Amino acid sequence: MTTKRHYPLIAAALLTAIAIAACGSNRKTAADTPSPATPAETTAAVQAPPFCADSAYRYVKEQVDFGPRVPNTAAHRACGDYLIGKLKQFGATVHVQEADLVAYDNTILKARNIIGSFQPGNRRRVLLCAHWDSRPYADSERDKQKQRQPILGANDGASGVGVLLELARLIQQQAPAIGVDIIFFDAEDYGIPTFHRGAYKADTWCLGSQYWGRVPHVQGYNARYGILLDMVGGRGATFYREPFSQRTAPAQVKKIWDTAHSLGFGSFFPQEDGMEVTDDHIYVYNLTRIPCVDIINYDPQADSGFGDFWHTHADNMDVIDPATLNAVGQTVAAVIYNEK
Ligand code: AHN
Ligand code: ZN
Repeated sequence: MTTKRHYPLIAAALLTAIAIAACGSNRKTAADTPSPATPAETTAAVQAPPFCADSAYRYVKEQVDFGPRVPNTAAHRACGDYLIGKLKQFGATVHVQEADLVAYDNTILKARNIIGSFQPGNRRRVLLCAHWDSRPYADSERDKQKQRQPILGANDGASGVGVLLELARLIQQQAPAIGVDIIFFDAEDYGIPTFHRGAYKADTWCLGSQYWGRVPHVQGYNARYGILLDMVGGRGATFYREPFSQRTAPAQVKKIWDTAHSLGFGSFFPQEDGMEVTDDHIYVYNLTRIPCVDIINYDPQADSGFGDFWHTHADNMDVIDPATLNAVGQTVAAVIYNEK
């Protein structure tokens, strides 16, 4: 008798189904397929379910639509609630870690690390992470006026989370052999701005991962390794090997880069070293000894080493390319579905 009321829900479900069905067209054609590898060279033996780049793109946009996700703002709170809801929708056990974190200028940040665990009882685990906050400043803008305004962080923030939400959807569809923890770290990007007078301090970045590294969401938490996604949606992005990851997680770097090449995404993943960065993977490794690989956009041409959008107002949906989300998403999916 209440069938009518369900029409909007049914329509939404249908739209989702259509969007996901449309993902078939994202899959590689025969022309894109790399020449067949011999069995010994094949890195990806298990076929992962198809990662839907359009779905990941939509999760990026849904975050950006909240506006800048700067700690202590309404948009930040609302987006955090959205992320908790999505992880629950995809069947994860969700832990929300709340913490008051002290910023470089002594502002108390009401922060939340949001963790979605799949197969929490499985002792064989992999950690996937990204930061979900966006930067309160556009301090790479030339115009001084604009430097004090918060950024949308479509690439720097939302892209990694968008890819991980799509992976959560895949995990719900088809369970990999291992348990997976997806961690959305807060307060990564509240680091000391270029216009601040005073000594540079690297520890002003990555406040959420520093907290989690000291107080993991479950006592004695362990995982085989972690993968951090940072700025994984930029058009024409390249992911060079990040030197800290290369030193502390060499086997995992090799596995990820080889997998990308075997899937035909070699142009996104040069087999060369890029720039070492202060990022969440450093704190994950230093505080827990879990090796963690940072997949991060490195642009050898750009002054910052990142894209020209970095910490500017150009970091909006215009820089996001589903093809880049796809390359990263398919690669990480192949890696985790091939864990035994
Ligand atoms: C610095 O270069 C200080 N941090 C790189 C990590 C970062 C900032 N990722 C996103 N925003
Ligand atoms: Zn940033």
